[in-house]
Amino acid sequence: MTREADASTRVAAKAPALSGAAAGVASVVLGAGIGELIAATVAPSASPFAVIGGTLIDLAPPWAKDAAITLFGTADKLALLIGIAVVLLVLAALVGVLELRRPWYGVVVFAALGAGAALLAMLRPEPVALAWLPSLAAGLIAATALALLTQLARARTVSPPAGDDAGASPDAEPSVPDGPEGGSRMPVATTRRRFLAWTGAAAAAGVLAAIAGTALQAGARTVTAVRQALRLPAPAVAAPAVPAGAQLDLTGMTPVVTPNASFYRIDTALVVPQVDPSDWSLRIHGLVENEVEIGWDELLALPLEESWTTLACVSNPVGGDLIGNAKWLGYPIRRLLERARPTSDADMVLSRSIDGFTASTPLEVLQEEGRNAILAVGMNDEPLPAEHGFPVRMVVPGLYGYVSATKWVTELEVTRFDKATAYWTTRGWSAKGPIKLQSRIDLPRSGQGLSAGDTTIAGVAWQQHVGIAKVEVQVDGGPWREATLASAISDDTWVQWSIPWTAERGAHEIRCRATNTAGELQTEADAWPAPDGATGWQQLNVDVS
Ligand SMILES: Nc1nc2c(c(=O)[nH]1)N[C@H]1C(S)=C(S)[C@@H](COP(=O)(O)O)O[C@H]1N2
Ligand SMILES: [Mo]
Repeated sequence: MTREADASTRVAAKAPALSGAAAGVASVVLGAGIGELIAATVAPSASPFAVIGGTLIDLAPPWAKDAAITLFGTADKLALLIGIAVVLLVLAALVGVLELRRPWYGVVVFAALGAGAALLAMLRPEPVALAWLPSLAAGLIAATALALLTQLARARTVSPPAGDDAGASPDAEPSVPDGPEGGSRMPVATTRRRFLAWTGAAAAAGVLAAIAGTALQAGARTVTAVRQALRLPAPAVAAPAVPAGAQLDLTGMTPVVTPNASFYRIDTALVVPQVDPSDWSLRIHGLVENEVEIGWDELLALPLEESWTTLACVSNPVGGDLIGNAKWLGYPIRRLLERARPTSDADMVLSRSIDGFTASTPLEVLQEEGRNAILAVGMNDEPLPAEHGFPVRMVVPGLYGYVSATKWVTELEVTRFDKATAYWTTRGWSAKGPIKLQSRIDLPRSGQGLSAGDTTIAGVAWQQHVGIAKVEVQVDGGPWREATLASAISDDTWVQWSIPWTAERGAHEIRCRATNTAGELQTEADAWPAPDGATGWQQLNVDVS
């Protein structure tokens, strides 16, 4: 250690830890804010937060995903971002104190963190050319700011010149900070104010940059505009109309067709991929005799078909709401597979998204004549919303989303289950995921106050591609009574059910169970979502007053 550094270390030791912490936090806010702003303009998917969050999501053990969804539902991504921010700020405070005590140590830590995040950015799937830039810039800016701010903090602890600061009039000092350099000969109050002013300015600039970055999101703006201008072709085969009576006319009842805006969203993409249809193409390769590549215009020129399919997430707990029903517009995958001609040893299609997510779907399911397994471009008479896979996703009736419903899909690799493994399978979930028979009580709503008298118990039941034959309801352990099934749109969708109930004052326990068209009763055995879907009978407790 040089004599100068030694001296400054001794002096620094007198500075309060709080200024170090403040310097650390302000530096990181400045660096991260500018990093987000740079990302918004050059590489939205490479924002430092997106990179760290995306890496954490991919590294997270399977139980963590489950816990996150249980705790935060579809707000799990926001919760993760807040978590990262909190950890980062605590770390920043500690590093700031370190820098104050040991000059350059903290600076090196920040620079290294930035370089590390830049490296992670380049290791993400499909990194863009400048993926490394936002994180590296964030790290270097934070490091520089930390060096300057701690220098200021140290300066204020240097013994004041003759006399003390009592004589200095605070009002006489310039209110605009004049730079972090020098200052060691100024009165303590002055240097203190300069430190506070610069620290505050750094933090404020960081927050402004982050806000500007969010507002900018260049990539998102263009793709949103393209999507809004898009008119999908009319279907060659239209979906049947929703039968009269499919929707129960009861206040508060779940809509039988889920509006796009309230459709559940589950994916590993912290930043919604922005895919311009004119850049989109799908490649079918692997165990095929004829590799196929199809572009957006070519896909839209094909005879598109509409179909109703209820999508369900394997992570949906009994009674949960990670399920939705929509009218999809798309092209049958089996026709594209006919062009590609899979070889006889193939048994799986590994679909891949632009963001690296993969799903393993049995080849024979995709080839089935009677199954509407499609490459979807439309959802409820609109182009797919960005967060539901724009411009193209897969939809396969009867399979959980994680093994079939790849959004932003760009590749179908024809392969074998014993040769390739999909995203969630490497994290402990089953390679195959047929949807299990389930039923849910929607009315009365849990926690809703109910007054004694005649009311209706109602809900939904589903086992896509098998169909529901019967739903039964039990109150307070009494006899199972058969509910009335509403008309089903098809066996690929959920169906609503209802049963009258004369509610008496007091606490009650309602259960429901379904039977499918094959005559199988929904199992009572409780199972967790992992590894292949929850089972059990939902039990709803209501208080009648
Ligand atoms: N690219 C991509 N596609 C994906 C996923 C994902 O993480 N990434 N998640 C899957 C899962 S687990 C489900 S349940 C469905 C959910 O589709 P939705 O968000 O449109 O409801 O998308 C599937 N497709
Ligand atoms: Mo899912």
